[in-house]
Amino acid sequence: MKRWIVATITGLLLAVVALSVLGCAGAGSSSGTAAQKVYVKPGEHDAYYAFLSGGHHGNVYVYGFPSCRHITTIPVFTPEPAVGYGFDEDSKAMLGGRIWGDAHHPGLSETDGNYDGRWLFINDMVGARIARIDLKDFKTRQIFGPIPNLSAAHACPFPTPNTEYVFAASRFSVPVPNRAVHIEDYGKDFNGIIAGIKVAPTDGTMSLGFEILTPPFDWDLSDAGKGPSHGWQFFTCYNTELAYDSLEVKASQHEMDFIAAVDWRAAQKAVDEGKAKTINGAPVLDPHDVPGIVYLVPVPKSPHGVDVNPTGEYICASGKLQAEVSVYSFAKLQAAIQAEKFDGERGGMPVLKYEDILEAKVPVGLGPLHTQFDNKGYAYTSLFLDSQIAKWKVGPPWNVTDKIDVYYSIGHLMASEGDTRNPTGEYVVALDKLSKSRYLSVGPTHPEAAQLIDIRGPKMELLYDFPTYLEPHYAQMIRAEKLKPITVYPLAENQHQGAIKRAEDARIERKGNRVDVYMLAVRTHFTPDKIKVNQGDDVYFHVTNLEQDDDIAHGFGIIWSNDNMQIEPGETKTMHWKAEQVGITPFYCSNFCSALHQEMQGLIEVQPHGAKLAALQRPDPKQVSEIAALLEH
Ligand code: RUQ
Ligand code: CUA
Repeated sequence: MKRWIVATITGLLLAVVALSVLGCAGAGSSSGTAAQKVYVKPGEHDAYYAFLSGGHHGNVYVYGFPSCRHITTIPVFTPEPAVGYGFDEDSKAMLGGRIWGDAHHPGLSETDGNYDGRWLFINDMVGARIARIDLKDFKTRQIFGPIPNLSAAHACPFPTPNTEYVFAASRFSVPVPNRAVHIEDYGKDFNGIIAGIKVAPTDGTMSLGFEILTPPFDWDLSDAGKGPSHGWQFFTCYNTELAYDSLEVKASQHEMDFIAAVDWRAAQKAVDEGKAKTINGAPVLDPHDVPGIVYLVPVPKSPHGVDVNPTGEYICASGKLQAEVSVYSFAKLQAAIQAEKFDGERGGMPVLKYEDILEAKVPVGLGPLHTQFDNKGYAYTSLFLDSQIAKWKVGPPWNVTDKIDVYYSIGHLMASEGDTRNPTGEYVVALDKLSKSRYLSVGPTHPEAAQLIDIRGPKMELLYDFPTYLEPHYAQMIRAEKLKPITVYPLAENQHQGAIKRAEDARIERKGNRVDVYMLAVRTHFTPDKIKVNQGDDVYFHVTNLEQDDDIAHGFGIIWSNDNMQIEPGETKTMHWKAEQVGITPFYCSNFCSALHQEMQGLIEVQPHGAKLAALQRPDPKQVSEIAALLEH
């Protein structure tokens, strides 16, 4: 009894002390315990947005840091019924019938080499596509591709410092153009492709700039030059052995694979001067015929990441089967190209000499994959085999100054604004491939794991460990104040073809088998809410949400169907529904919107084929005037 009282009092005292300490350490402050550093008070916001790729889930996860809270998921390459992505006509057309993507590398748009908060690009590796997400509303607005001639786009998209280009290089190789060949003729008949995709500075629209034909290497990762190296893009590859089977053995034979250094201005100029041949509609440059656009830099042992440091002077790459990072000097690279100090060529691309351009070799540890940077001249390299991150000095003495364990088998890592000219040097997040027993078990498929690490001091400090859904490959983190998302779509700016903005315009039009329903949604009514059609009709619901209040989205779901969508305030969406069954089909608002959300519903009456229906039906005038009166307030 006594012991129980003492324990309770001690507990209470501890809680009071903890609360008062928490009270003075602000969110994400650099002092205090790990718990305090990740604690963001209820109602307060995180300092960073982070975008984690969803891998073969095909989507993008949005997290807040330092709290490590999952805020939302942006559907990109995979339909998402909850919001109707891939169900309304516009997003369905954008997906082009595909219902799967493998999203690997988010790339934030940049201005002067800094994230500008306008767009997020992300690749679909398997479909050779690139999506652009508008960060005003966190919606996928363009899916570019499939990019012709490209057999999967892994080294993709990695935007340039003013978002002039995003890139895509083929992970696999196939014949270009694809045709009947034998697998055994891989070295002779197959090709890789490096593609430069132009991005319109005004609205981010992507279009094909150029393609470069390469030997059938497997292109892996990429990064853009910046500062002195602006204008160049770097790509790693493996399988310079040209193996077409048992790659794990046969593609690990060479001491050296390559980084391709592409002068993208020269490549674009060559296309503009008519030096490309057209293959499947794409302008393709063959380095045999067009010299000066691409050079090869030897890299030991099947490299993965290639990363340019914030000043743009150094290019870092590490062989997966090596324990070192090779650091190359961009100045030396240029000097060697000027002096034409080449060591033969592959596929018409001159090969530079490793020793001529190497600046340093940093012994980081086993299985180095990818490097990020801070604002104090340090680099952070993920070590897959060691399950560690190594921190090292970019510059003499090029030494490792710290290491930290991560859990487990880290792939990439993301530093706060780590791909820019000005990383903020606050956090690194480990993106691990295996979580083993870190979280409550959910059966044989474990979640992925991630750790938030504070890099503000000389020693890295593990702050938090959190699971993620399948499967972040890469991620980027941006200061939250750079994003200013809208809260509603201004009705006045709604230009959607199916939009109506007054109750008087609500109507049902029929032409042959096609029925267009122009419908309003406002708390808590659909107008019209009685729809009469014939069996076999193709019914297009154009639903405009007239709300201009934050967070008041309406849903529109039709029972017994696959058809559901969500319409945000001020937005119009069109959804097709086929009237298959004679009888009555209810529809309803599928997104909770108000106290009378449950009443937000209506009925579709389907008459046998050929029943007589007016070409124009309008809702009950009484209902129209009620809604009109409501809208006036
Ligand atoms: S990636 S770790 Cu390195 Cu595209 Cu998967
Ligand atoms: Cu509208 Cu629920």
